[in-house]
Amino acid sequence: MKQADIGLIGLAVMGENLAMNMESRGFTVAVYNRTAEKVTRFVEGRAAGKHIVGTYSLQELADKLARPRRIMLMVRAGDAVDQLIDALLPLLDDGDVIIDGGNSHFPDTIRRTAYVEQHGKLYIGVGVSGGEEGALHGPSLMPGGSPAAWPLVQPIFQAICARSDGEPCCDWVGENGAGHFVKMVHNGIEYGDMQLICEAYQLMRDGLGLTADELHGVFAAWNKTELDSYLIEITRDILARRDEAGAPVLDCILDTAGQKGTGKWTAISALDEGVPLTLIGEAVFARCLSARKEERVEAAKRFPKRIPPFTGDRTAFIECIRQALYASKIVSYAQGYALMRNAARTYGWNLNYGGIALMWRGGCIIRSAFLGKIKQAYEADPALENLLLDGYFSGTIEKLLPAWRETVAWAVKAGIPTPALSSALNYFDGYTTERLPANLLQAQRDYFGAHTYERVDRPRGTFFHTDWTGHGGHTTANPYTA
Ligand code: NBP
Repeated sequence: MKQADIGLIGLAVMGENLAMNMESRGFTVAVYNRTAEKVTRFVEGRAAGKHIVGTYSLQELADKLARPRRIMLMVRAGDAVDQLIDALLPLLDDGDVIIDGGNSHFPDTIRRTAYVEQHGKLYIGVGVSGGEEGALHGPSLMPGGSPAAWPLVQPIFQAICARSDGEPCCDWVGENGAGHFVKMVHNGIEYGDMQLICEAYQLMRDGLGLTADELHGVFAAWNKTELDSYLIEITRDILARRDEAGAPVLDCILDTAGQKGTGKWTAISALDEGVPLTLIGEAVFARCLSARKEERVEAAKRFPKRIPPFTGDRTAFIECIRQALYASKIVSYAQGYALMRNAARTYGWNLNYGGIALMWRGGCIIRSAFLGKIKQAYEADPALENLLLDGYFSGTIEKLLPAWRETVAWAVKAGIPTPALSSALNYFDGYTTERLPANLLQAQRDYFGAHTYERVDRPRGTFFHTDWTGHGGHTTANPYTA
């Protein structure tokens, strides 16, 4: 057999499926896994008769690859990636490429790119989205790292990825950690989208008393509107699923959410950048609150809920909830894109925002028709500061606003939690308020810590202090923002 086009390390669900996908596109793949039996099981099982070569040491893997070598790691993020890089470097030639396809944290990818480049090799950190189905049939791929590596992996990545309107859902994102950063924001947005759907579900279930069958019908109808997306589609299907006894499976699932950390990383990154990412932050905290089941059960006994029976027009109110969801989703993406813009400045990445929307348009968990509108907005104005200022989105929000306010106000009165829907509305109201109460906040800071303030009637950047107590003097703190 000819030398393999690419090596793949890590034969769990993602690695196996990516190897099968690459082979189906005409590439020969050499595979390696720490636990050797998994290599044998794979090459003698699913991969039997395919152009997939099993190897049992990293040296054997390196020997089986065409030059320059391309080796992709699909292993657990963290120490395993560093260990494999150190084990591979002595076996490789200058110009060979190590690719990390796991969910690595972007600061690790920044560090590893520099480290591998110091050793004369090239590095790529690629975000892979779409779960096991995506890996097998066409994921969304977000590669970043050493720019010289991109032409070496482009033919393989753009052959195996998903496509949207004929375009590959994979393009070069930027240097060092840019690909993994964009994948992290994708996951944060995924948290937000899921939380919004969950809040709409709870409003209709607990507020309007809809059954699983009725909810199935609502989500089926919503999927034919601007909300058309993979997550609405699977929600529709989940609501239709019955167990052996004929009961909705969803009603038997415990209401405690898990998380693997990418939403938390996104929120931390937003705090580091000073970017309000309120909706995703609330989505992460909503999962944390859900996990405190026993505490909630006790608190619910102490503060029993009395949700008033809904007496209005149910059909009209379901439409209000849909519009509130759509408006909040626009805010969530506006916040996520604002985070990417700021991080791009911090890390020196030249991100193509329309291209990112295209990469997310197919293959990944947040794929939706809506991303086409975001692509158009950034194509029309690549320097757009906030998605809410785009003509299409500002016009849309204006139309959605009355229903959004009505939904949140009703939820607040009924005592049904809507952290994402309401925080999105609060962000919108804050973002569109010319005069916020931060004048008082600055006065308070100046009162207790001589932190100074700027004045409305003086040029920006000139700082003033008032001796509020009469015995504070004129010495001030330095006016910096952390
Ligand atoms: P896992 O995240 O469960 O990783 C299992 C693989 O890592 C196995 O091949 C295992 O080898 C290998 N491994 C470990 Br654990 N420690 C190792 C070490 N020290 N040295 C070498 N190999 C080691 O599998 P996965 O779900 O397929 O995910 C792979 C990567 O893709 C992860 O980073 C994950 O976050 C990311 N990802 C997953 C999904 C998804 O939907 N599952 C989606 C997108 C991205 P062994 O067989 O010897 O234990």
